[in-house]
Amino acid sequence: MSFNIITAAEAASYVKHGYNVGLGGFTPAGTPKTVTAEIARLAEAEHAAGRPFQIGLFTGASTGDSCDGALTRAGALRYRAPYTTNGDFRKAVNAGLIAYNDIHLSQMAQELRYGFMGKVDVAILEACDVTPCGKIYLTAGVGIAPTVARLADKIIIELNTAYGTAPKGLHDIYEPLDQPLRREVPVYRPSDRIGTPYIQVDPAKIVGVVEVNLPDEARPFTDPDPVTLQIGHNVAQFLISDLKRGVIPSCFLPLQSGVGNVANAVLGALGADPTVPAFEMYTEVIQDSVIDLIRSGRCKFGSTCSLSVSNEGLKSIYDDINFFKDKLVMRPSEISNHPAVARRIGLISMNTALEADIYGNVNSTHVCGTKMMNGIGGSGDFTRNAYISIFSCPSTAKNGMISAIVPMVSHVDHNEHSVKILITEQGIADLRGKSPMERAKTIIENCAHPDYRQMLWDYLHLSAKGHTCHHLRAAFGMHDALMRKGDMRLTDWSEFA
Ligand code: 0RQ
Repeated sequence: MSFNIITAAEAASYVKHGYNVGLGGFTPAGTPKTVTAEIARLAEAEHAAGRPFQIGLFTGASTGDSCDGALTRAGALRYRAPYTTNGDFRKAVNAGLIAYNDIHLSQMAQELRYGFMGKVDVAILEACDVTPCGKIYLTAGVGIAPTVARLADKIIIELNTAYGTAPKGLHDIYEPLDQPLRREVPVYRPSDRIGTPYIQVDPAKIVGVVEVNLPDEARPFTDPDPVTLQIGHNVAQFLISDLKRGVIPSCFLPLQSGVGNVANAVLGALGADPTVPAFEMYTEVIQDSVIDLIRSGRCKFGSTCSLSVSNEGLKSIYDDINFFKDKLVMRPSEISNHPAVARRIGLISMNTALEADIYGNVNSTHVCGTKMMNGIGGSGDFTRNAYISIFSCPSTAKNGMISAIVPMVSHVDHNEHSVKILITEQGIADLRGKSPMERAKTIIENCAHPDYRQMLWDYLHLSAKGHTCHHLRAAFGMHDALMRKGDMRLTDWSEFA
């Protein structure tokens, strides 16, 4: 079978008002780049003609501006799940214009299969090759591609020739059976391959192929600042200390790390320390720092859902594909983030908090409990099941007006039962084996900024005694001061006495 070569606009015309569209790709590597922008144009034209046009969007994680940005600005999104980092989308969600379902990334594919979010009408996948018998070879990210390809009535392929067929062979596509037939996911080491290097679909479902030649819409990195570097140093020191005292086995354990500068700083510091053995990653995103560590032999293997690297970084991998092909694997988010695999292999997870409370509950998503920042991403998939789960953040935000350590988090993503280590540039709070009041002491003393330490102690003195001490009216007193007076340092506990 040969496929119809169509334009992006022709592909968009397969998407109707009320449809649900599923995309391949992940953060935003390997995400389709042209058809979604045409769907946005179609929505604008329909709105101008006085007709409604909105879709539901299912993704692996964040996409590029040609997807979330363009669709949001066109008013074309009714519903979206899961994680995204787009600024326009964030504003629309916080204005109540789009229904956003911020679920754990590992659950996205199975919740689609279970039918929790409705039908998948059209799947759009970026591929580097597609065969007449329906084998689809993906590019730099997988996400939920296998599932939306199987569930959708129609499939549109964006055949991206930017890097030729170099990505072929890097993927390991595996979809678990649903209950009651589900078995264990047989990944016992990060390098285990359990599936096929392609997605197999019924070729009759492929309604067209759009030819593109575009790089990924990689987010630019900011240079690390001294705070970020200090956090990275603290995380690395903590891990080295646990390795030296035998709490972490001498072979070391696989690492998961979120996106951003802290992750890059931690990996850089671990890679530079000769006492840390060469390690493996079992993670959802691989960034440029990991590629450098693989080149130098400090990272032995990277299992990921996407190559979320700079465009130069991606080109350098594909230029050297014979070196990298037995050192990298890209998996669906359901497998890269699988909680049972994380528990089995003894993952060390490293994710990011907006704020944490004195007992170790973490808020990664909501500013002052109401405004969505990005979403939980994969952090919950790993945190609950990790051998050691670490959260880090700067001790203050917005020039010191906000303390990241508060009496009670204004929204809970990760609770005190799962968060084991909290790290800021001030230091390390090891929460393992501690009672709530022991945790409060170590978090205030080791992680809070000096400007806020006494304030947090004063809160505790004001609080009712209990297993976990709180003053329920004052628990959000610091958030209240921020909202009313613009600065948490203006908190006045006497208002609650
Ligand atoms: O604001 O952008 O206006 O300067 O939040 O904060 O310190 O630059 O850090 O870019 O890593 O983002 C948690 C949002 C941190 C992110 C979060 C303000 C701060 C700044 C960004 P500006 P930083 P980052 C990986 C796994 C999801 C959970 C996770 C994230 C902006 O890392 O989305 O790890 N994590 N998932 O000023 C108000 C506070 C604040 C605050 C910081 N307490 N109140 N504003 N800021 N703390 C993702 C995947 O799974 C794919």
